[in-house]
Amino acid sequence: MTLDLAIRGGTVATASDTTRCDVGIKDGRIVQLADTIEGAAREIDATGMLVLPGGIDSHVHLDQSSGPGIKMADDFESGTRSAAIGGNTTVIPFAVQPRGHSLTESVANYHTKAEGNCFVDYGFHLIITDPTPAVLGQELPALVLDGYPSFKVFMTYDGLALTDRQLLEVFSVAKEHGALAMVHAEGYDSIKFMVDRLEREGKTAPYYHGVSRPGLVEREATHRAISHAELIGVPIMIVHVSGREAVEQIQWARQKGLTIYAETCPQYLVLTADDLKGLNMDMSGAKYVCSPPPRDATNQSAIWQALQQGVFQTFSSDHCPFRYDDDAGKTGPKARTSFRWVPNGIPGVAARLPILFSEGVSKGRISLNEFVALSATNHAKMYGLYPQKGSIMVGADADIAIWDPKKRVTITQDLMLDGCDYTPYEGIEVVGWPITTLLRGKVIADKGAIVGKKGDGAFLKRDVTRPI
Ligand code: DUC
Ligand code: ZN
Ligand code: ZN
Repeated sequence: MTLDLAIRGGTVATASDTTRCDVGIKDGRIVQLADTIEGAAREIDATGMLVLPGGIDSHVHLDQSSGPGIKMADDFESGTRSAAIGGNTTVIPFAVQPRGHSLTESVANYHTKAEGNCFVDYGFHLIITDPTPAVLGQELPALVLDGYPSFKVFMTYDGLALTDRQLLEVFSVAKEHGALAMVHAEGYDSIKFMVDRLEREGKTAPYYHGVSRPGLVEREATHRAISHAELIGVPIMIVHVSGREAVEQIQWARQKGLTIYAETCPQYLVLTADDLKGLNMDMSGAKYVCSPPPRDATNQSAIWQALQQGVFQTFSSDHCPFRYDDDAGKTGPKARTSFRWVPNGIPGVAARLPILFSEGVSKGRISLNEFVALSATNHAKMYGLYPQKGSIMVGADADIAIWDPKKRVTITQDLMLDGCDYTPYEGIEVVGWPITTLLRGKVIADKGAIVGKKGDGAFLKRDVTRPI
């Protein structure tokens, strides 16, 4: 058998092991791991490099409808281009059900947006906003079986938030059909109360976005979601956990023997509430407005500690980009009147892995194998893509990122290749950078340039099994 490609001389790491070996690839799959592989049609010299599974980002928002007059900065083309340059080979964005619409029709709509436009492979989580009897009884069960075994639900936001009764209903469907509910845990009423009060006091700058949703608002909702999951007897995933209060709830639940999964994101490691002050409380603080908001240094330490203790299964970007200097983005006419109207979300699909590698592995906070688990393997396991994706092993897709662990880079917007006009991580210096990204054996990004083409990325039907 002549191999199509051999990656030679590198150090291969999985979620459990680190080995010096060559990787042999044929027909888009890994077919051989050996000390020395010779005679392949093509070779990539990875001497001195790390050969890691391509990143899987299981929490990104692309081309998602975001309310009147607001436009997301990335469509599937620019968002997946940015993913590829950041060492990722799979993303799982969301297909949102607008209220009053069918879930199936919403999924079809997102397929139309994505098809033929992606640089990396992709699946879809559903977002359920309107759990009608038809959704709960027919559409959701059918979609779970058809390759969409995960969905997000919100406990806040007009137009998105579900009532407690509705949460219990969708958790029941998740239990019956083996789906995983991802929960945005922040309390609707507490936030509404705080926003109204801050506005009455004239506190309308972007900074007050963070003040309006303190850690206890996240803690309360996290506890409530966990209690609902306990009542139904179903595992759930608490997404974008931002600080100590929510972490404590997750640890409490685990001590009770409940299966509660959790995700965190780069903004909770390297940004703080002070970033939302911008320059003297001006609009530039809007560049950091996301929910839950970045908190303080003590909370950052709590998130690091939780990462080290295994509280989090996944580390995702929550890439949700809105342009800054744009009427349809962070500084539109309404957004300038109050933080209430600033679209929530920040970009990060390209910066996620370098930040975790540098702050985690290079600084000795987590091992290389923990990095692989948090950035790829666990995403594949949680969301039904394993063993096709998420590891370097014989039989898996040859989705690989070749990293230079010593390369020093200052993160700047021009390196992100996304559709946004800023990065909240501008100026952060990292050690360790993805040099080459391969999707099913094809080089799609190399030395800062995209060499793949849109359409290289394929839709992934996912499975309900969750071996974690
Ligand atoms: N929740 C997300 O998951 N992403 C961006 C905004 C939000 O509230
Ligand atoms: Zn959310
Ligand atoms: Zn999100």
